[in-house]
Amino acid sequence: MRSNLVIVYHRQPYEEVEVNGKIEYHENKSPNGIVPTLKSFFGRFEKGAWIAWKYADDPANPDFERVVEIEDTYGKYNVSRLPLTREQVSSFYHVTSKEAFWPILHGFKERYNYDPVDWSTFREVNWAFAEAAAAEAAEGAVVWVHDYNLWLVPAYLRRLRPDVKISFFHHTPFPSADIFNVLPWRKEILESLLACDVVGFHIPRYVNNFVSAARSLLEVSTKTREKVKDELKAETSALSEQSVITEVSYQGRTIRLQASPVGVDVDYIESLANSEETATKLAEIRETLGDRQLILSVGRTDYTKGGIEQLESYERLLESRPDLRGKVQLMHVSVMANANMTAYQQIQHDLETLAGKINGRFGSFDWQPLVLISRPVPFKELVAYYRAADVAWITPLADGMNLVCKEYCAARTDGDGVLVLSEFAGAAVEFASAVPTNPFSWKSMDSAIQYALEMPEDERRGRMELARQIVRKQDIRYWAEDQMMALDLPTMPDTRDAA
Ligand code: GDG
Repeated sequence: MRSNLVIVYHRQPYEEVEVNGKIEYHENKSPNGIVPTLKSFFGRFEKGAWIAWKYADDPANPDFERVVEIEDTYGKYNVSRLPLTREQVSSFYHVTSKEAFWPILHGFKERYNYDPVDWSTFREVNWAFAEAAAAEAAEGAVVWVHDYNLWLVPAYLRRLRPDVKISFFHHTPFPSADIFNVLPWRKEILESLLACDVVGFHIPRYVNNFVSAARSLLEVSTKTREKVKDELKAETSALSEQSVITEVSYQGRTIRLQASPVGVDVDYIESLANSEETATKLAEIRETLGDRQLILSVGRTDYTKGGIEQLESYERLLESRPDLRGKVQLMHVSVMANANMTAYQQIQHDLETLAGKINGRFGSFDWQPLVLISRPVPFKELVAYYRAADVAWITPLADGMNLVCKEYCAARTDGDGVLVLSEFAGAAVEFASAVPTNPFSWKSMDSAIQYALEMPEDERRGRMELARQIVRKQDIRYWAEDQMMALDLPTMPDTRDAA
């Protein structure tokens, strides 16, 4: 039986584990993150399929089955795995997507690396994804494609299967035409996106930027411009927009544009935050901290995440405020996702050097000013740290959304804690009550963290209450329903308050 919903996401939705010489498919351990959210959509369709890649030359498993049926808490669904060679993965993912697209999407023209890109491999891999999706999709199915590494899938799929509905969601920012047009393949990418029925982004700014790029190169017309909802235009954010374009027409087709911020699973995070296990861990953390204030920062090791700028600001804080020495501690969790890439190795090296310098300069036998953690922390433990942190210091230079700040607020069932949030995280348009900071300005970075550390309890609680209302309202279900509405599919009533 073919599927009514086909999700095209480059990573596999499970872990492969070898048991007694046989491969078993285990559900990913961490229930947070985007993969379980996407899988939860399968429950709304008669039959679902997921398209991902897998190393073809994996010596442990040379002749794997292309399509396997998985059964987990989300029901039964097919996973179709594309056999890619190491060279194809390196070219399509590590080079073209991460060295050429990623810096451009985040506005870092100077980091853009064009020379090693092999465009024919990128096309070939995207074609293979499109073919696999076409093979799995039932007549009129919804095919939902995720992120820039699959930018050409919609055009190929439209050719193969004119009958399907194609939706594409961007998890990153989308830059203005001035930056996007650095990409020599700009027209091909835009034409592919315009082969969709729906193109989704986190926030209105990215939608408008997409339209500006399309207008600069193609004969498009826009039909509707709507006022942006109040909950998506916090005055304090550099990313706010007053209006947003909701439809664009190209070559006789109309494409729906969607601004829909991904949220987090608040119920799940709250249940962890309120668990016995968290209470025990929290007590341990507090005991170790004594009367020190804990500042927490969590993210992937990436130049877009502003880790260096944050550590530099922390050093200035300790230099200019001797009274804070011994009274604060920064826990900086920065986990490497692409450890084999030079750009990320460099950032990791710079973070370690700076952390060593700060600890060497200010530390003492009974006080370590900064704890740098480069290994992944189990999510349950992370939640205990969210609960313990007086301040969450989130300072990306550019970030599509940023889920960490939402997880922090969701975990604060005690109603306390301060969120300091970069104006350049997509989430900033939702959080008017966060302390805004501009990571490009020393003055702004330094004053925001001091303000947060000194904030009186009343103000902390007032701001957190507003932030928690937003996180709860615009949670992961809200995003899921938005996706369904954009495709004119039936939504599910929100029964949480009625329960
Ligand atoms: C992309 C966009 C957009 C981090 N360290 C640990 C850990 N994490 C988890 C966090 C959070 C996730 O990783 C990070 O999510 P972000 O949204 O902050 O960032 P990206 O990975 O860059 O995600 C981003 C997102 O897509 C969704 O559309 O918001 O802008 O760049 O969930 O909790 N989790 C655990 N241990 C860690 O040490 N368990």
